[in-house]
Amino acid sequence: MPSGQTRRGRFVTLEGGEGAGKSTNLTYVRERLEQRGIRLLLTREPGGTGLGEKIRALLLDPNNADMVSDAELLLMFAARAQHLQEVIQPALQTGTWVLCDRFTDATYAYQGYGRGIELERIAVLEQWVQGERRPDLTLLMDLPVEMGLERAGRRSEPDRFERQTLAFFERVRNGYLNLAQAEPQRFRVIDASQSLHEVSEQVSAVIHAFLADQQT
Ligand code: T5A
Repeated sequence: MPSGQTRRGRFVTLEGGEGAGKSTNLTYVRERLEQRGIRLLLTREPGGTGLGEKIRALLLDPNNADMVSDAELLLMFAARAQHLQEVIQPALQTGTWVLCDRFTDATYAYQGYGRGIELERIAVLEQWVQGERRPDLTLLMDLPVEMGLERAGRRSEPDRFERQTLAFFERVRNGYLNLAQAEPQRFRVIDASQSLHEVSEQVSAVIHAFLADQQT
């Protein structure tokens, strides 16, 4: 790299169904990266900006049970457009790594596989809002649907998504696994059904290998 040129940051996302342990392991990934002296920004979708958090509140509010699938999809991408331009792109351009709790794979899994919106339509919005921007690494926390819902349910009242049927969440899970299979170079599938300690060991191994790849 020529001297004086900042190396762009890496874009790392965590994905998975409800209660898969993304938020829990985000902290763990953060520690692994910061130990290596990497400057890091933690964020989430939907959300991550003032406007995005307002859109998130609309999306999760159980009182908005009549929201149609296309409105849900477009709100996800409205929040994402703001997030990318205001937070993600500026950080990556100055060499800061971005660690994001969910991104567009969640749209394919929930609005695509879950709601039944054609994947090609989502791809059009992805290209429009993101251009060529894609995550460099995606950790997919995978576990049986009932286990995830049970974990999420222990924590708080169900939001608008958590009130969906088991069949919906099965489609989401299968959708995520299809996405991972289609892009094995980007995805790492973590068995999130194991104990927290075992899951953190898997996460640690993935981050270690990714960092080693970045140096070659
Ligand atoms: N959405 C999002 C879309 O539909 N389309 C999109 O494009 C996007 C971006 C909000 C919702 O938006 C939808 C999907 C979501 O429904 P969210 O807030 O990220 O997104 O959604 P949640 O999955 O609801 O996030 P959660 O915070 O509920 O789940 P996490 O983060 O996966 O789980 P976490 O870490 O909070 O863990 C849940 C509980 O399990 C325990 C934790 O301590 C916690 O109590 N736990 C474990 N217990 C035992 N063993 C383990 N290995 C454990 N790991 C965690």
